Amino acid sequence: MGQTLVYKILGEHLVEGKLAAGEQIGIRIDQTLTQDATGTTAFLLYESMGAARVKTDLSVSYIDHNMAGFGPENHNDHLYLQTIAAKCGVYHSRAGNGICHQVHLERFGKPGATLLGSDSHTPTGGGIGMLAIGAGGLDVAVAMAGGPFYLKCPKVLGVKLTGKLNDWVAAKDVILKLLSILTTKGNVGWVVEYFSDGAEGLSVPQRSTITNMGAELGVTTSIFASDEQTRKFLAAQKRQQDYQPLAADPDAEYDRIIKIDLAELEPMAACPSSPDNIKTISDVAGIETRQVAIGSCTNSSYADLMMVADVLKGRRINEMVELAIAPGSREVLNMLAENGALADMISAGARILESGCGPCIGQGFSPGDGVASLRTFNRNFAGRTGSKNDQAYLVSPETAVASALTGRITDPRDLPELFGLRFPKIEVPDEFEINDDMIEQPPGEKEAAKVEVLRGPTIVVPESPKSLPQKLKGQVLLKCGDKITTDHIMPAGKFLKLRSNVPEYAKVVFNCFNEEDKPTFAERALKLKEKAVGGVIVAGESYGQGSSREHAALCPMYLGVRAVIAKSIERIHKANLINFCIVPIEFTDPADYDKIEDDDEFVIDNLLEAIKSSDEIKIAKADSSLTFIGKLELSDRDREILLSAGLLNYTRRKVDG
Ligand code: MIC
Ligand code: SF4
Repeated sequence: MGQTLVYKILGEHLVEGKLAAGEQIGIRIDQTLTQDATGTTAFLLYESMGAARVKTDLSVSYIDHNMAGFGPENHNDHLYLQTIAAKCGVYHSRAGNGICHQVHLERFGKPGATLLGSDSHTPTGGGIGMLAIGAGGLDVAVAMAGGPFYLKCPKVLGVKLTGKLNDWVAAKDVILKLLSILTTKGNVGWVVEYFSDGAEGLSVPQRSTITNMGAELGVTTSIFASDEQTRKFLAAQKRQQDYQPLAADPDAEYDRIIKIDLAELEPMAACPSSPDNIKTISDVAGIETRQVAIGSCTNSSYADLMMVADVLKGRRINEMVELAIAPGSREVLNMLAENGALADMISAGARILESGCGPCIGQGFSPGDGVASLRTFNRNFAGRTGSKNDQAYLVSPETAVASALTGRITDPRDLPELFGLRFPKIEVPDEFEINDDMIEQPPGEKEAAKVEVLRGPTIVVPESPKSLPQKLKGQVLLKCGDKITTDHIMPAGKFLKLRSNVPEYAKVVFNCFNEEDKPTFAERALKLKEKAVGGVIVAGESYGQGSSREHAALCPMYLGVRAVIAKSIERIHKANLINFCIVPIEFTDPADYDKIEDDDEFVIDNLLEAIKSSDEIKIAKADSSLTFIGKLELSDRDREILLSAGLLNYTRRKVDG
């Protein structure tokens, strides 16, 4: 039987375990990426592991999330990251150079290589045929120190793309279609591999839009073959030497196949407030919109923005709409500036934002009350825009620009009739204008030794987890429902700047559930911690969806949370919980979820014994009114990490022998 591309790359990088779905495997990591919102913690933890120069082929640290600079925090982070990168042999992409995934694709991504990034959209690199996986910062720190990355060997979902997209239908619509089929839950442990003639016809930026938003499916990663399109893209980036052709064997067998005929797709939207709340644009057309944002790591490539500029050229946006455009990288922004496209956007009334994450992570451009906001981004979780009760729709750049012109959600296929427009077919240019001045190459080892690492006072080394007790006395701090995202657990927006200061950031854990005049989650948790009672979070399906932010484990750990009991837990978040010594437990019988209430007290006898050797754990209410069995789905390594009080201690112990 032939091999899938995923298994070929995994096989090449396998250092531990057996290459069979469901087995625990360790793989060698060639490249890492970190960004500033997760990077400071990653580097602080890296430093406390005692590691010096990174052992990967290439590690890059990006500044793209925290750039607004209200107060000293952001700049302190930038200076720390710039100097620690130089010290450790890491490339540093400076603020203004662009979004990590876009820049990495342009300047560093390599077909066939493995990339581990402390950001859930790292799979953007799958568009160039690399195995690119998102993880918590501590896992990335371990990879920078030369350690393998451990994962469950995935099942492979083959997505057979046939035919060609019609005019005005975009790559975004392909992934929205897949989200409508697979939803955001139940896909843990899978990788998506796209193939067939439809896939071959898509350019690298189109492919990357699709693999980027695979993160919303909750799959480990997504990948396309490396072929003529890849060669063309790399050649245009003057990196032809990084190209190698790669594909699945013709007789490769997939664990499941989904077929999508590109010619049958139509423009779609993810409606408020989940990326899988999919409707066709014809279903939502006519809804009034007063805010449109184009950008993010999903849709801010040169081709996307040239199409937008072409549509805007010589026109004015609707007088009730504010349109923001954030080019994904300085390379793209420069090219738009030089060829006049930027002037077309500005003349049409667009507000040009700097190259970075910006509104995608709630850094400004929040919508007004009751405003339907159209965004070309990848996430529309409630409140992520920075406004309570927001109404965010995720759409393609084509739909976004059409709607910016009309002030209503508009099917871009109506543009020819409405404005006499022809579809602007934008190709990937033969040559990008390369300028790597804002990417700092690390100095050699001798020079690096002399670098002074700048640590502003807002950068606080995170506390280490305490060992788990044999008998855990716990209390439910919060019972929440299905699809709780890491944005619910650890809000970004105006709190994002607190990422380097866990005691401060921890104050807003589960802020969205805090009620006025009542003690906050953090206050209640700290009270329990003082009494040596472990905090417990109870949740429904798909707990911890969304981002890779390990603060969603690190901050609850700081507040004394010791266990999460959920119907199911998402991959990256589960790993983060284990890394910070919070026990992830899944309900054996989901009906037990209904028997638990806020403030219930629990006792778990023999916690350590269970972690050591059992797949089950007995949990009893302190008043003996309920006893139930939870599942412990843990690898041997997970068990050791929990018993060592977290990954950092585990790694230190391993190093000390
Ligand atoms: C996001 O899109 O939610 C983020 C911000 O990029 C996160 C990382 C973070 O929280 O810093 C992600 O996707 O992992
Ligand atoms: Fe940045 Fe948004 Fe992409 Fe996250 S999803 S990396 S916040 S642009």
